[in-house]
Order: sequence, then C-alpha cells, then structure tokens
Amino acid sequence: MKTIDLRSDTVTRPTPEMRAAMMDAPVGDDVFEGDPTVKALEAKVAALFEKEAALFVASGTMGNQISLYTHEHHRGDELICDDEAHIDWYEVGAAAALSGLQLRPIAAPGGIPDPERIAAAIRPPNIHHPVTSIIAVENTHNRAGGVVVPLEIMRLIAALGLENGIKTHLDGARIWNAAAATGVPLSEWGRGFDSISVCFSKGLGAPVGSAVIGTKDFITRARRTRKLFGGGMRQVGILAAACIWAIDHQLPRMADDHRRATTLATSIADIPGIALVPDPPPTNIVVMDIAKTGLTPDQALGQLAKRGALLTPFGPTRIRAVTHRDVDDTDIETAIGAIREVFVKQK
Ligand code: TLP
Repeated sequence: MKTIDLRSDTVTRPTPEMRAAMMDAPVGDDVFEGDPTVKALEAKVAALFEKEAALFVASGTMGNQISLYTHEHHRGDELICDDEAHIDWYEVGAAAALSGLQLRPIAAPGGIPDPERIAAAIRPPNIHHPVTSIIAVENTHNRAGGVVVPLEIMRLIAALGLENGIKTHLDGARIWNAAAATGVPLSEWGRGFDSISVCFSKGLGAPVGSAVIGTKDFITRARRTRKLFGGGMRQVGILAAACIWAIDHQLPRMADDHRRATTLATSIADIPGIALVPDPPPTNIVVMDIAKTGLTPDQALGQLAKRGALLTPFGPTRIRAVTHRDVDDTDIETAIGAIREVFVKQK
C-alpha cells in the first residue's frame, strides 16, 4: 500500500532534475563568501522581494531567530506576535532563549492580526514597562489553516512599525503560497518590513534552506548572527542550487497544491462532525476540527495511517493535512477515501 504523506509540505523529496542541478552547481566556501551558487540564490531572492540583500540559512526557525536577534534590542524587550504564531508555538522558546525577547502574543482571530490591537499592545514609555522592539507577522498563517493575511493589513502593520520606531519581521515561510493564491507579486508582501524570512523547503520542495531578506546593512549583521548561531556553512552551493531550481520550477505550479487542498476539503466537508478551519482552505493547508466526530486526533491519525494516509495532530481537537509537490490527484482521492472510511464509519 502506498503511503500518502500529508503531514507537511516539508516532506517532499528532491526530483531527479533538482538533483542534477545540485550535481552541476559551482561551489566555494560560503563563510568566506566564496560560493557562487549561494550568491546567485541570495541575489535572486533579494530581487524577487525588491530588497537590497539576502542571506541563505539552514531553516525557517533559524531565519526567524537570526532576524529577531539581529534587530537592535535589549534583553527583556518585547516582541509582539499573534498567539498562534510559529515563533510562539514551534520554535522552542528561542526568541527568549537566544535573543532575550519577551513574547507579547496578541489574539488574531482567523490568523488575521488586527493593527488596532497591535497598536494598543505597544508599550508606552514608563520605567516599569518592557520596551516594544519588534512586531512579527506570519503569512500565510500555518495554525490558522494557511490563511493569507491581506495586503492592506500587512501595509498597516509596516506603517505602525515605522511610526513607532519598532522593527517589523515577516515570517514568510509560505509567502510563496500567498502570492500564488492572490496573484499579488512577492515583492509586495514584505514591503515596508525590516526583515523577511522565507523557506525553500516547504511548498517549493527543496530539501533544505531558507533565506533572511533585508537591507544590506541588516544582512551584513545577520551574517554575523548566523555565525554566532553556528549556521555558517561551507560548500553549500549544492543546496542553494536546489533552492534556485525550486524557485524556477515550483513557484509556477503552486496553484496545483491549492487546487488539491480545495478538492480534499470539499470532498470531506459533508462528513458529519468535521469542521474545516477555515472552510474552504485558502492555500495548501487543510485543518479539520474533529471534536464532534467522537475520535481524538491520536485515534483518528492512527486509523488514517492504517489506511495509508499520514496527517498531523494540530491541537486537542484538530488534525492537519498539507498538499505539496509529491502528492498528485490520485493520492488526494486515496486520502479522501481514507478520511471518509474513518469518519463516516463512526456514524
Ligand atoms: N512549520 C512546520 C512545523 O514546524 C510546524 C510545518 O510542518 O508546518 N514559520 C512557519 C510559518 C512554519 O510553518 C515553519 C515550519 C517555520 C517557520 C520553521 O521552519 P523550519 O521547520 O525550516 O525551521
């Protein structure tokens, strides 16, 4: 039985063409800034986002954390993010552990941050208060179900940062999906933001890699932070080549992932007890609240796995499926069959 792996869009394996590009990549020592393929990737990504410079890093977590550390702040300063943000939930407390930042998580119903709530959370000057130093926004929003934070909201938050002398960071691990879903070019999403982190290892399907994007000065300092965090890599052009290949070949097909997520969602939406969050899924993430099905996430995932479909737990009553390059229409039909068997059988 074939296993349909919908645990994340991180599970893709490099294609033969991608491997060929890796094989042929010219390389050098990137800590000495001597790897031409890494340089080419960094220049390409900076240009896509219309920023001055970019830095290749090992992971999305490292990209976020290098960005936060590099923005000027003192220990105990505050980072405003939303209360479902990856930075809050899935980065092992790194903002506190590595940068001494205290998190100020703000509710963002449906994954859409409210600039007024953020403005109200900015600390006024007072000897007792921490200083608000950074505002982070996640787009698309993972825990909210791949929701696209609208461009107007992004603009308002960037302006808020500027007005208040607070740095703004975009966790754009899946910003590619936001661009594909809306047709708004990549360059618009991070406009006005002081730093952006993007991932090549999610919807784009590269095996490793993320980038931090910003001004030349910021990236010079971020390069030093990367070294501090042990992330200076050497002949890493073989990985950067996969990322370049991924941008060139995977971006144009990202709409297929979104279409498959919609197919999956619409084919299970009628199952009693399953609630899609949101309904329909805006990008490649399908979150199902199964509270009313009588199954716990663990029970459901176990039964789905026996039928060849792998999903992830996503909270006490939720499970998540993510579409990606390595699942096709037939795989989605198989997954739909497995989900229907597990949940419809319960009734
Ligand atoms: N997300 C992973 C898990 O960590 C949950 C996933 O499977 O979705 N920002 C966002 C919005 C992310 O979703 C992720 C990864 C990251 C950052 C971190 O990327 P990595 O895993 O490369 O450190």
